[in-house]
Amino acid sequence: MRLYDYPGAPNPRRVRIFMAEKGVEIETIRVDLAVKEQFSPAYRAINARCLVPTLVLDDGTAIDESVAICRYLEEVFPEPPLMGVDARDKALVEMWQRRMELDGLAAAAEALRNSAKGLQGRALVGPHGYEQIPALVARGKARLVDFYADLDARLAESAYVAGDRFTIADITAFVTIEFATSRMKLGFAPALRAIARWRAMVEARPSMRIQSAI
Ligand SMILES: N[C@@H](CCC(=O)N[C@@H](CS)C(=O)NCC(=O)O)C(=O)O
Repeated sequence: MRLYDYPGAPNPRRVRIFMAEKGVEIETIRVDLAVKEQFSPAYRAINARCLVPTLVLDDGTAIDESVAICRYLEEVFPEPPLMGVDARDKALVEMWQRRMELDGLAAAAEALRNSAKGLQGRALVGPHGYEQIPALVARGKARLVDFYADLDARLAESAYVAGDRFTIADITAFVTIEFATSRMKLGFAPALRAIARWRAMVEARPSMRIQSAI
C-alpha cells in the first residue's frame, strides 16, 4: 500500500493519527500542495479529484476520502477498534464523526478557503476551480463558534466525543481544533472547560505527536 500525503494538511493528518493508533506503517509519498503538485498529470492519474490523502492498494485500487481510507484500515487492522464495536456503537461513532466533520472541519475550511490569498480561485478543493465568496468567511467563523459550544456541551456529558472510548470522532474533532487554531487563530474560548479537559487528555496520546514521515 502507498499513502499520498502532505504534512501540513488536516485531512491526511486524520489518517496518520488513525494509523498510529493502530500501529500501522504504510509507505508514504509526498504530494506537495505548496507547489500545486496535486494538479500535476502524474497525480491526476492517481486521483482525478486532485486532493490528499489517497491510499493506493497493492492491486492498484485508489481510495480517497479520509474516512473511507480509515474504514479500509479498520477492516484490515481491526485492533484497537476506532469505528465502533457493535451495530449501535458503530452507528453512534459514525454519527459523531460526521458531526465533527460537517459542523467543525467544514466550517473551518469554509472560513479559510474563502479568505486565503493563496486559495483564490480554489475556494473548494478539487479540480473545478471555484471562486471565493467573502461573505462565507464570517459564516464559517460563526459556525465554528457554534461548533465549539456544541462540542463543549457534548463533552460535559461524555468522556470522549462518541462515548466512553477514544474513536475516529475524537481524531476529527482534535484535528479540526488544531487546524482552526494554527491556521486561523480561531481556537476555542477558555471558558469551554469540557473541551479543555478532553483536549488535554487526547493531546497526551502518542499518536497526536506523530508527524508525517515525509
Ligand atoms: N473530504 C476529503 C477532503 C480532502 C481535502 O480537503 N484535502 C485537502 C488537504 S487537507 C487537499 O487535498 N487540498 C488540495 C487543494 O487545496 O487543492 C477527505 O476527507 O479526505
